[in-house]
Parts: sequence; structure tokens; C-alpha cells
Amino acid sequence: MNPVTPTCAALLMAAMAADAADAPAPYGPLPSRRQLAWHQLEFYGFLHFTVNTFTDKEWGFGDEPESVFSPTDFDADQIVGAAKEAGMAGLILTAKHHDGFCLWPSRYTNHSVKHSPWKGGRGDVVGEISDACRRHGLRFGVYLSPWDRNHAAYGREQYVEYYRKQLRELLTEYGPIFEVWFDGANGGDGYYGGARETRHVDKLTYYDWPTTWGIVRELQPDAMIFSDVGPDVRWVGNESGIAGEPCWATITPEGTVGDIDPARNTTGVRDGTHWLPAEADVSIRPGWFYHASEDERVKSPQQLLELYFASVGRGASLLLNLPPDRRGRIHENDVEALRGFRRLLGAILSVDLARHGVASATHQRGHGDRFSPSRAIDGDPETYWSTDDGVTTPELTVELKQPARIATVRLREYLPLGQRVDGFAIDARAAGEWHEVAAAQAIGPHRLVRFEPVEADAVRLRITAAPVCPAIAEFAVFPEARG
Ligand code: FUL
Repeated sequence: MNPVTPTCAALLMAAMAADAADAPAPYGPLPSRRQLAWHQLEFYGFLHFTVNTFTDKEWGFGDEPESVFSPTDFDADQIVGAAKEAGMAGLILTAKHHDGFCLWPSRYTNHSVKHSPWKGGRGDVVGEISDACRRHGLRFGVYLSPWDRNHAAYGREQYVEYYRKQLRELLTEYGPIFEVWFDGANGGDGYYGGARETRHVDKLTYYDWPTTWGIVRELQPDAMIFSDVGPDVRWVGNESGIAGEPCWATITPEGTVGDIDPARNTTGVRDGTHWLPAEADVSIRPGWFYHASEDERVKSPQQLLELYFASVGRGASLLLNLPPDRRGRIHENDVEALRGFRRLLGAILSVDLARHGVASATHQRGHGDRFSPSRAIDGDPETYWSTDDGVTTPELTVELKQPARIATVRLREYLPLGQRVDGFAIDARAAGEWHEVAAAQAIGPHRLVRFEPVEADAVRLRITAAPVCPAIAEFAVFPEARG
């Protein structure tokens, strides 16, 4: 036996043991596997389309004849293509809004596309949009309004059974569903099969939500369930697409669907009991449905950009509504605005200067490469920089390859270990001097920080408050956008 061999092996093993610091213990509530997958989507769209599109209303009363639903040039590929070009990862369609009209030929009602003149009653908007989503590589989700102003039994147990049967149709006949959207708007006046009266329901008990959510779990276990209170994704608390500053991914759920404290949902609750990230919904126009009178009131590319920073940039997802028009297409003005938005965002986030830089840190966990500062700039979301337990305010510096005018930073925590950072600052170095350019609280799933463009040859992330050691998956640095 060669006497050198065991010595080498022993040395190697000793070196590996020194390297092999364990991953930090997770902190607080953690995302589920389903939530982790959803966190990657970040930006997706809503499609509000029903009889309202043709009656020029926002909430149909429920007495609209099926004959009013008559798109003249419906084109699912144009709709989905516009969303894709904008960078959306999926689309959620109003299969049924409060008016009760079904965009698919449901077996359980006559109030649907089946009895409309569109395609001679053989059309299926849910089918066409879900197919087009798959063709274009987008996820597909459904909105099924609990409040139904058409149905005669609304307010009675029989309606809840009807609602669940419809949900089963949608969850079994249209392929994989990435999100099911349960609206909180509920009860009031309506047609109700001709009764034309006001009906109120007890929001706490009437729908028995746990049973309905159980149907989603049974039939589409990967689907995210959205409502005011989750259980997978929470409403952001407003319909203007703006997440709180900060917007924690955690909250202690209180209240019920249709009856919560919106402000609490906007910020979430640091150290809340549940991982329940926010989704920020907003329409590209003033209304949710198409109105020709709003053709000149489409949000501008710059406004859409601000919304992106105020939602995705704060760790929420952005659910941007695009209302198909009476042709059944996304209007040219909306398409133009989306393209402009995409151009602006692309120009801001085009080149990550940190990728070509050199990272160092005041601390790192273990001695090897597993948790080294370079893990935050390697472009791999599965690796992260971390420090030893108890080191909670470390600093990470990236020396840029060459000086640049920088304007934006993107940060992400490694989510399987929870939301760990309570405060951070960004510094830029010029002529040997460090200057703080921004400071904020939460990082979480995704944090975009914008500041006045500043010349820098190095950029530093300072963790200023954290209950445990951080786990930073990404520190990206972008130059001032041109053009
Ligand atoms: C609300 C509804 O009442 C609106 O019509 C729209 O669907 C919006 C997304 O949710 O609660």
C-alpha cells in the first residue's frame, strides 16, 4: 500500500469537513412546493370577458339574454399572443362573472355560450383560451364568481352545489390549471331567475370554503388557490396593483373571503403564522371589462412600469387585466401599451453588471464555495450566500468589472429557508468613497430597488437587521437605462 494515499485522503476529508457547513435552519413559515413554483411566475394576466363586454357594464344584473354575447372576430391566439409578448407567464379567465353567464358550455345551466349566437352555440371561450395558452407556453387559470346574479337558487344550499359542479367541470375538462381565483365580491340585488330581489348571504358560513378548496386540491393539486385569505395566495388589499412597502410574504390570516382588513393584506404581517404571498390585481384600463369609451384611457407604458416596480418589485405577483373587446381581441391601444412597457422594462433590466463582477463579503458560512458571496451573483436561483448562525448584519460587496452609472438593484432571498431579512441598505463606491443610495425593509421573493443613477466601481449590500443569518440568492446590479 502506498503510505502517501491515506494521508492525502485524510487531508481531503478534513478539508471537506471544514467546507461542509450545513445549510442554515429555516426561519418562520415556509412556502409550499406549489407556492415555490408559483413564485417563479411573478407576472401574469387577467381576462375579463362576458356579456358586460357587449352591454357596456362592469357588473351585469344577471338578466342579460344569451344572445348579447356575440364577438365578431374572436381570436384566442391574438389574445394570448399579446399577453406573451408583454412577458406574462399565464392568464386567468373569468369563466363566469357575477352576471352568471358561462363562457363554456356548462351542463348545469342554459345561461352560457351554448345558447348564444357565437359560433352557432358551439363555441367555448374557456376551451379556446386554455388551448391557446398551452400553444404559447403560458399557464391557464380560472375565475369562477361565487356571486351569481342569474341563478334562481343563489343564497340557498342548492346554489353552492351548482357552483361546485361548475368548478369540477372547469378543473377536469381544460387541462392543468395554475390558479383558481375566488372573488370576495358577494351578494346584493340581482335577477335570480326572475325574482329580481336583493339577497344577502352570510359570508362566514354560506360558501363553506374549506370544502370548495378541497375540490381544487383533489382535482388540481398543483393549482394555487387565491382569495382574500388564501390559502395559497392572498389579495393585496386594493385593486390598483400596489403592494405595501414593505410587503411581507407572511401573514396571520384573519376574517373570511369578502370580509378582511385590506390594509393588513397590503403589507402582510412580519412573523405572521402563514406563508401567504400577495397578488396585486389591476386593470390596464379604468374598468375590468372593455368599454370603447375607455380606448384613450389605457395605462401608459410608464404607468405599467411603475406598477411592475410597486408589485413584483416588492415581492408580490402582478395580475394585470386585459379586457378583450367586442371583436374578442385585445384592442390595439392595449397591445401598444404592453409593447412599450416591455421595452422599458427590458432596457432597465438588460445587463446584470454583478454577473461580471467579483463578490466578497465580511462573512460567509463555512469555508468552501457552497455559501460563498459568489453564489449571490452566479445567476442560479438555487444557490445562495449565507453566513454563520448568529451573524445577522453581514455585508456583500461586488467589484464591478468597470465603473458604470448604476440605477437599479435586484435582490432575492432563498425562499425555501423563509423570509429572513428585516432591513438592508445599498451603497455605491466612487473615488474610494461609499455612499448609501437606498435602504428598505423586506427582500423576500423579489425586490427591485431604484435610485438616482450614480457612478460606481463597486456596489455593496448591507444587511442591517435580521433575526437570523441571511440567505441571499440574488444580488443583481443594473446600469442606467438608455433610450
Ligand atoms: C372584483 C369584482 O367585483 C370585479 O368586477 C373584478 O372582477 C375584480 C377583479 O374583482 O371583486
